[in-house]
Amino acid sequence: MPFAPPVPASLPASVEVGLGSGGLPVVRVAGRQGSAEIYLHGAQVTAWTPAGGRPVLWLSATSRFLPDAAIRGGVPICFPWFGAKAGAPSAAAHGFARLTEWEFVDAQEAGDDVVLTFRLGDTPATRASAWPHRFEALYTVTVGTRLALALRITNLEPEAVTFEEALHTYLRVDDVRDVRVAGLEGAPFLDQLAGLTEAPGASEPVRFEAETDRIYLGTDAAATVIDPAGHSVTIEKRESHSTVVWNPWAAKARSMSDFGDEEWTGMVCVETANIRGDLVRLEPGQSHTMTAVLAAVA
Ligand code: TA6
Repeated sequence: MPFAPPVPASLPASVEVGLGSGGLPVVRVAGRQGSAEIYLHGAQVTAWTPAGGRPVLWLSATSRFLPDAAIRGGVPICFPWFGAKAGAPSAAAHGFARLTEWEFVDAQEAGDDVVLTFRLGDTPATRASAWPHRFEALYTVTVGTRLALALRITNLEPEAVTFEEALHTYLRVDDVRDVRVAGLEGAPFLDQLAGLTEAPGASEPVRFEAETDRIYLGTDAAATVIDPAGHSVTIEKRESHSTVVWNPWAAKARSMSDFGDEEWTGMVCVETANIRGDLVRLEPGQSHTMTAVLAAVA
């Protein structure tokens, strides 16, 4: 008998739970204004299509769907650290949230939107990790003409904690070599390909001519992925002060076993984050909510 994860007592007609790739539990949404797929593994949105529109998120055709591996594509949640964990070389990149099964706690229809809530609390495994704190994470996914993602973290410890977070959004583009990312003009960035040295802000939107891996700090600006082939998307954000822009290009794509060799041309990551100097500090009992809102633009 395949494992049936606990689901909310009542589900609206637009929501169903089933088994997806790799037999992993998946929530499928067929709302009036948009459709989506969310795996309980990492509460990872792997597909979103606004009604009458095109699929907006990119998912690798070679992604793994395993209980102990990250799904390559969609919107992985990086928490409670981003990238490598300082002082813990064996800790999983980008934290444990994307490698853990979340609870599906609620689903509601709100007008033309469908609002889903997922929960992750500390477990024996997380308490044995490089970030052993007691916490609650609530993730609200609103599916409609826009995709709204809200990650709320509550500190359940008697002392303050700090953490990093990112909604590591993979966007589908026609050809990344023709794409520009606007909204980050003038913002300095840390170049992950140059030992995190700081580079001055540019006056032009970001263009892609090689592997690109940049951390923009201290920016609250919305970003727009401008794709001349018609896949343009805006990403507005709240309570997020960092933005990460990534494309692996050819060599890095070939080096990743869950990423197709030629797939790098069809995706770009624009990530809503609080990392490094923008990390979040929570006092006991305090909560913080970071939000990203994606909208396809014609
Ligand atoms: O967000 C950019 C980045 O940190 C890159 O450095 C690259 O490693 C990417 O994330 C993917 O990381 P992953 O652990 O999913 O292979």
